[in-house]
Amino acid sequence: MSLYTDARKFIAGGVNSPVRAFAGVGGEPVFFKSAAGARVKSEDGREFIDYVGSWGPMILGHAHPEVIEAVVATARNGLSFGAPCVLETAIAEKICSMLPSVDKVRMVSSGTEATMSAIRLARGHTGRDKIVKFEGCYHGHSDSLLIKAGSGALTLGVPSSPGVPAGLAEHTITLPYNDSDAVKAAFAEVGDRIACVIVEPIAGNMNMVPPVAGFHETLRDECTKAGALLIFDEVMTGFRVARGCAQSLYGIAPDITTLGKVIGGGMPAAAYCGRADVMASIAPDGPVYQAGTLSGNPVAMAAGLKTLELIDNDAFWTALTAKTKRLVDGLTAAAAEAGIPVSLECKGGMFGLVFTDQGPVRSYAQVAAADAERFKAFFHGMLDEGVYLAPSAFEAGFVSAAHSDDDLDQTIAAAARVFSSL
Ligand code: KE4
Repeated sequence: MSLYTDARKFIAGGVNSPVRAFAGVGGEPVFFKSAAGARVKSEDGREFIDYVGSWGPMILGHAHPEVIEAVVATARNGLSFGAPCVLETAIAEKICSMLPSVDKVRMVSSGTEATMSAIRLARGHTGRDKIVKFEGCYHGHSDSLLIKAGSGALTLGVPSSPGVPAGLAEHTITLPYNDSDAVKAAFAEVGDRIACVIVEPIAGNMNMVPPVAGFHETLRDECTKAGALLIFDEVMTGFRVARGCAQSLYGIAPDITTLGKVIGGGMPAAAYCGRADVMASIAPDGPVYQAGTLSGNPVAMAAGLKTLELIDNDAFWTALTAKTKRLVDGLTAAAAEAGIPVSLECKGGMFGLVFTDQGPVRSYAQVAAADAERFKAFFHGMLDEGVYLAPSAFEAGFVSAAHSDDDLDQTIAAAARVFSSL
């Protein structure tokens, strides 16, 4: 009896989040027992160099001593109050200090909650119903956003989920990522009915797809002209690709930013944040309602605040960026040596690898046309070599501060062996 068979007896699908089920690569999922630094240990005694990092949060590496200490010390004072505590003020102040576009923050418990609330805020603030998203981008599983979505929805082949009422889905306009002409055409047609555009500033849920020059400027200009709000969904890219998030890389000031993953340091915490006048529309100051029993949970705040404190310096980002580039340069050379066509991207602590000879990858169509079977073989080859990658061709990879040059070089050597076996 496998652990997965056991799990399936009591858990829907055997997992508490679909992308963990290995449906995108085949085989049974690895059950993790513990993790420290750049490595994870499985229940069956194996050890892996980890490039998922809990899908992004573990930017310092697993079980960082100072983060663990902050969690333990805070937990000893009580796990949850349902009343304000100064740790909530402290992390909100920290986020405002790191993001010039952010005046006010509202903490929630997941990225889904953050984007769902941001959409409601945009609709309530503008009095408009339509939203614009991009094919292959994933913003969590709220109804208006599960349309042509990426990540697990794409992995399972159901980018537009059943259960979303047609009357709601009709308000979601889905456009091709990086297609500025399509954006301009949509605004020309219904711009005065668009509440917001929500976009991953670097797409990380259809593998990793950076923006083309001018794309974000078009989004910013069209939203400003039409009185729509620009939402940068930085749940993944936030404090992952740069000290000032992706928005600092492109010089764009979104009206609302959604955050998650890193700001929780591995604990359930996320946020939507932005311009003071927009955030003033949220209850209790304004009429747009949103609430949460565990929003701003002190233990989660302690983990997130300590994480942000430890990464809020240029030396951290110089070192992390160099690690990721070392990995990507090594993988590029190894694939070339083996004659395997791949397209790789990296920014800060995030990277992508697509099996295609049509790189650089700048569209969902290119990702969809990539060699999925070769990815599956690569995934399992690397797993056998002791390297844990995201179990889906539609996910990005993550490097932590804990990945040593030796870890990276071991990974590159393993990839060289696996590429030559493909
Ligand atoms: P959560 O609800 O999973 O905390 O966040 C949703 C979300 C929102 N926006 C972006 C850009 C995201 O990447 C995510 C979640 N990312 C996936 C991995 N690609 C989470 C992993 C999972 O679904 O188990």
